[in-house]
Amino acid sequence: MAITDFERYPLLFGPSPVHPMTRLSQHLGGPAIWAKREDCNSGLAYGGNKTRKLEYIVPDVLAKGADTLVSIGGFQSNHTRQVAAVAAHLGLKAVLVQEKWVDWDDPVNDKVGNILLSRLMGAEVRLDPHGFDIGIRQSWQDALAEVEASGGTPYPIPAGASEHELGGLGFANWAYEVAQQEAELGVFFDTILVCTVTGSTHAGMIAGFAALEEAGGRPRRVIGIDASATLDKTVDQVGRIATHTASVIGLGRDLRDDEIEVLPGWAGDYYGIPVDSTVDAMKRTAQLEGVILDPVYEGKSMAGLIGLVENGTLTSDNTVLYAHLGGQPALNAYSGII
Ligand code: 5PA
Repeated sequence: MAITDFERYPLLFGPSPVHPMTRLSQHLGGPAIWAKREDCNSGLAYGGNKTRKLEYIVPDVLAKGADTLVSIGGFQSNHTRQVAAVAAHLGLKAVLVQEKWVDWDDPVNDKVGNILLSRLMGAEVRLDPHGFDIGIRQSWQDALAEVEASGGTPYPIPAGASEHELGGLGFANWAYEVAQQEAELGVFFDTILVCTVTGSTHAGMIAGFAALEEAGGRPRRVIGIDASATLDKTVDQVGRIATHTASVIGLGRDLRDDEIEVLPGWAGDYYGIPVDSTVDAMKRTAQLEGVILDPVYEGKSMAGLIGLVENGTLTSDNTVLYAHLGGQPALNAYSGII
């Protein structure tokens, strides 16, 4: 099978925009930096990377005749907000387990931003005291069982839609979309930089770019910047999902170890807690480009990009594509950092 053999239910506007970040590139004085904007990829509740992943999952939801999407994330999960939007769009119900993934004492943390939007879209939001973990959770399995016991037909979507057999496809296809846009723009991105937590965004890219290279494309480096602060689990999950996705899109070879690159150093000590480099990256990107990043994910991956330019890893020989995966609604729960 190839990526084009999988059914895709349209949720995006079309290919997400790609544009140069000229002032940021000049300021850093290294590579030419461009951005591809998943933060404005859809008209459904501000979109984001999960909306793209869900395009490949919705056909299975419809085929199984489910009436309730059941998913999980932190209080300020972008993923669950996108699940709520897709449920509303399809006329389905959504049950969202929202765990206390971040020990952040902003008093409106469980009221504004993403969680407010999910409630507005009619999702049933269940607050849960458990802390951060990207794995399969009992609270989520309990919610699935409850929907079933009350006569509903639940459809399970794990954290970040990552541990789902179709979870890597959205970003495998993203690689093909990039290649198409490169041809149109007359540019080649030798380095892709992406934020990694539950893993299927980065893993899908690894599989997709490997397949493109196998078909004769130029090699490139896909760098994941860890924002989980539980690096071993994230590396393991990225490797597993990349291997699975590569096999279902017909890569026809094993992935090499050097294709799975998740860099630590910018997550801080805890998932969801911004550190100095996060806030610095958010301010520089906002003030030089008018581009808004959040403190949980994209602020950390941009800090990684800046760090890799400043330490000489990325130079004027490189052309870098920064994947902007969304996440801005969470900013409302972090007003104290600015
Ligand atoms: C998220 C994830 P992956 O989980 O696919 O690695 O993506 C990381 C990521 N950027 C990057 C943004 C804006 C994200 O929202 N968010 C999760 C959520 O619950 O929102 C899955 C953790």
